[in-house]
Amino acid sequence: MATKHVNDGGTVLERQEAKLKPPAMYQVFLLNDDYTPMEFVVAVIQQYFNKDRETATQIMLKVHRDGKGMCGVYPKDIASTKVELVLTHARKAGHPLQCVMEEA
Ligand code: TYC
Repeated sequence: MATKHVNDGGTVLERQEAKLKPPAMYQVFLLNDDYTPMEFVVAVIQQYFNKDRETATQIMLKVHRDGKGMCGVYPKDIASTKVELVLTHARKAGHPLQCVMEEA
């Protein structure tokens, strides 16, 4: 709600109060498949999700074992851009790697 305040000089000021919700956040996941090389997945996680090599390797192995693993949490437009960039990179390299987002 915007409430109006009048200051000493008679100027009307509007103040925005406690109305703006924080943006919805989205988790970005990689999904397992039988064909994408492990090394390619590790490089993707490092490049697109800003993880060091050790963290990227742990995430890749979790995806490999459990079928799915979380790479990061971002506002909607950033999550969506990451999904598209990863899919484009994987397809150009000829790999079936899948990347999806879910509201956190
Ligand atoms: N399962 C793949 C293999 O054995 C490796 C892999 C890991 C693929 C994670 C996709 O998101 C993935 N080569």
